[in-house]
Amino acid sequence: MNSLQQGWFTESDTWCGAGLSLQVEKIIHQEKSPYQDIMILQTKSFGKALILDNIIQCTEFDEYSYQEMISFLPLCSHPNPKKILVVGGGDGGVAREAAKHPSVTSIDVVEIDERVVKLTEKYMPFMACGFENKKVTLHIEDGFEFMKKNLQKFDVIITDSSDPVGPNASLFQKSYIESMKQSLKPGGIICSQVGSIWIKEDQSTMMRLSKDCSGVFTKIALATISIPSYPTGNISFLLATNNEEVNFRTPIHKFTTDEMDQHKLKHYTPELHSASFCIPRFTQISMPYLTC
Ligand code: SPM
Repeated sequence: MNSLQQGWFTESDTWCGAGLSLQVEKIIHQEKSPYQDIMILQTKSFGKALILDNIIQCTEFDEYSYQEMISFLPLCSHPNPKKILVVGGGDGGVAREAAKHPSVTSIDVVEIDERVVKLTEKYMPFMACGFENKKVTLHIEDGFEFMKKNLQKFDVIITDSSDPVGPNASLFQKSYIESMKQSLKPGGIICSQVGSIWIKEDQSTMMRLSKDCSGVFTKIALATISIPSYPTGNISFLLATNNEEVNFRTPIHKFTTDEMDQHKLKHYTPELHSASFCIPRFTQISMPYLTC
């Protein structure tokens, strides 16, 4: 199916038999990079939207919900996160959020596709501003290769990837989990986006990855959030650690209201942190390897 038809963009590849559509006012930019098709759209009700290989990555309207939650769920669960690795994250949004955590001193963002960075810098500076923070260093290279060179270095590794298709598929494999474990400091935390609890293919990915994590980590949890611009309005995160101090449901760092105001947080709160780990019963049953 042509994703752009009669003034609407439709994402139909990620949700079998259904699709999410956004009304388009203008195609701001379209190109084929060495890695993927990149499109930036001006939409009628979601503002600017970044689309990679026909999959919606972020929209101006709701990107903060994903970027805040994928950042602060692991960061606020860790007793003292200093060194952070973001694999993917070429739009800058996760770096923007992670830099707000008071104990974080450095954030390495490893993005394979430089064109994503360049285009978001040009057209979506509200996210790419993340790269301007002094804590952030951008590396244009493969995440696997970067981790091989950086062993036992990070307190938190966030995988801010697209879906498990094409080159991204390697970020949803057991070998990738093992590689993250090698690059974590003892007691470190990983957090990866794993799709929607309502999509069958994503459920299979979550089940497989939670099982794979169980061979490597002692604590494994699934958090789920609502976000209108991803299919089914849901996206979930798999978190894991060997740190006995960590209880994912109870944030160790609790942002005060003043801090949340100062950092202009719009979605994350300590209460929502805990609530995100309360998942529907069908997900608990289908994922016996979750420990909390
Ligand atoms: N920094 C934002 C990047 C977003 N990365 C996640 C995109 C996921 C989009 N697909 C969700 C569909 C679930 N199968």
